[in-house]
Amino acid sequence: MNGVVVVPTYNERDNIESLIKEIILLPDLDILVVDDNSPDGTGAIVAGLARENPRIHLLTRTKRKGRGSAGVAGFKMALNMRAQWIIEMDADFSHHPRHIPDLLAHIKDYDLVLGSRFMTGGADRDRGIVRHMVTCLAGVYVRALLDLNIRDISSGFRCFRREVFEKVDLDDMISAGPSIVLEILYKVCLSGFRVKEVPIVFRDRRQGETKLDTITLLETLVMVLRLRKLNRQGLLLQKSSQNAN
Ligand SMILES: Nc1nc2c(ncn2[C@@H]2O[C@H](COP(=O)(O)OP(=O)(O)OP(=O)(O)O)[C@@H](O)[C@H]2O)c(=O)[nH]1
Ligand SMILES: [Mg+2]
Repeated sequence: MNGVVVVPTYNERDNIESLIKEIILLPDLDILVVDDNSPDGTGAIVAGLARENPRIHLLTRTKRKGRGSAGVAGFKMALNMRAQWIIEMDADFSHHPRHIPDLLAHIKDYDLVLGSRFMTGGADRDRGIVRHMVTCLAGVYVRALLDLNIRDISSGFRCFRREVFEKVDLDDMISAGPSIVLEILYKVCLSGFRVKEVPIVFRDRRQGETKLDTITLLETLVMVLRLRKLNRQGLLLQKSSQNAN
């Protein structure tokens, strides 16, 4: 095994089995599902598949703690599993496994490879115009405030080299919600790691219900201001660099 694919799940019963069956066809990758005790029994489905295939792993958390922290818990476990690279992706087929080889194709030359909707060959398909506009406007806001030269700043489909987490301390995250995705990207860029974007076609969730709400979106926008302020005060990467010294 060279890499681990981390998939956070909450009520993904209708998607998770077919997703795992597609990912498992790819060589040299293990799958780690981080499930927050989904009431719909997603965890039990994964546990059954894990019993049959040692490349499938389940991390169950007793209660719902959010997508961001599920990703972080998964990264930590993947590092313990000695993964050389770690992919994160959603369970709802918005992130299609066929793009995983595209991410892996560049990970030898870059520290972070991002699946990007907003470049030639990429797309943000069949989501409503309002949702699309929200994503685009949020992107403009974040890129401007954090001075990031990344086209798809909110992409949660990405592949990290393990070395990234020697500098970006997973125990030192300020965000608790979905803004962890942004915080990690910001810290990766500030630390001078090499980032590559590759095009992905993002589709609306195949099955199940959406969990996005306006409060979460507003919290994320406020978190961006906080991250910017901490960076200007020289406090954002402080703990991580102390650890490195
Ligand atoms: N472990 C865990 N996973 C979560 C939680 N919330 C969401 N997820 C998973 O994180 C991924 C992204 O969540 P989504 O609900 O698809 O969020 P979204 O893509 O912004 O919105 P929709 O696709 O419109 O629902 C999916 O695989 C979810 O099952 C959570 O609290 N805990
Ligand atoms: Mg989704």
